[in-house]
Amino acid sequence: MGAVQARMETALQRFLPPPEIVPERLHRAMRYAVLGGGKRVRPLLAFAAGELAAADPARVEVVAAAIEMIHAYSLVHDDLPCMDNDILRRGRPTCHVEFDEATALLVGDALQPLAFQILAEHVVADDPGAQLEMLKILAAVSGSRGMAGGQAIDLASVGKTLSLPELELMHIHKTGALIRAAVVLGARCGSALDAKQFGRLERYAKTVGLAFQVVDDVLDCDASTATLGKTAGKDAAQEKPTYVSILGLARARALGEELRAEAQAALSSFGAEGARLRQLADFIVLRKF
Ligand code: GRG
Repeated sequence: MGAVQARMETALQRFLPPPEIVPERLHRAMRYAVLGGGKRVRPLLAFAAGELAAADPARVEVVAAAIEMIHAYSLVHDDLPCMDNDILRRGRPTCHVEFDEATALLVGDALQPLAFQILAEHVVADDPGAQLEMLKILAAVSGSRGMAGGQAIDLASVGKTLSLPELELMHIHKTGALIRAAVVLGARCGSALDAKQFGRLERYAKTVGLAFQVVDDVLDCDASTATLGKTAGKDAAQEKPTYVSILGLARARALGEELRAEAQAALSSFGAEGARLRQLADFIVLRKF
């Protein structure tokens, strides 16, 4: 994990505009939002799926950087006063607190197209048609039928009681879509998987995407702000429906474990080349931050 995280830090440094180039303040804010923090779960998943598909890591690095930029923009916008209104992210002041609201808005506006720019500028698949398909996947999971749509459902559900399927639908879009894309696009950088194997990988991706959110809900409830590097206990304070509010803490934890087992089962036909993905399913569910 450390090796991938270090590699990603270097790659992201390279892909981001230098801070001394005009407009300096925006570029500094973009770098603030992306660099020097975060677990890099999505890049880790992309590299692990790339390993499964015998992909060139140099290609996976591009895909992972694009996804991480979309992720970083989503956190910056999510923290804005008009959304979650938070002051702490990755153990530091949120982007709009460190800079200002207008700059934070522009950080998202700029990071999103940069993600597509780097994915279009670098060769990540042998066939240009396959690369175009990858661009389409990233666009779809980020937009109104993916992450942004999930966020809209999230904002509309504050103070409401959701059923479990409704909650799942929200999270499949808000958090799950980008996590799924990390796995799928990482694997698409290689060509070693047949359709059946790809189907299993997609099942894994969907399951860990959901597991990630279940655990996020549990941690929001039972971990400290210091450990998380973001404000703990916010879901309950903001009356947000979560797995914990619907199932209770014990059953939410048990659901995380069930999803971990399901993710491992999806990989059962793979050998050593699936080891990293297995470890990441464990990490996603057993993490403490
Ligand atoms: C603003 C369009 C738009 C979307 C925002 C993903 C999202 C949608 C908001 C984030 C809100 C949130 C805290 C969701 C819970 C799951 C999640 C995405 C947590 C943060 O991701 P991590 O834990 O963060 O991977 P790091 O800092 O490790 O990168």
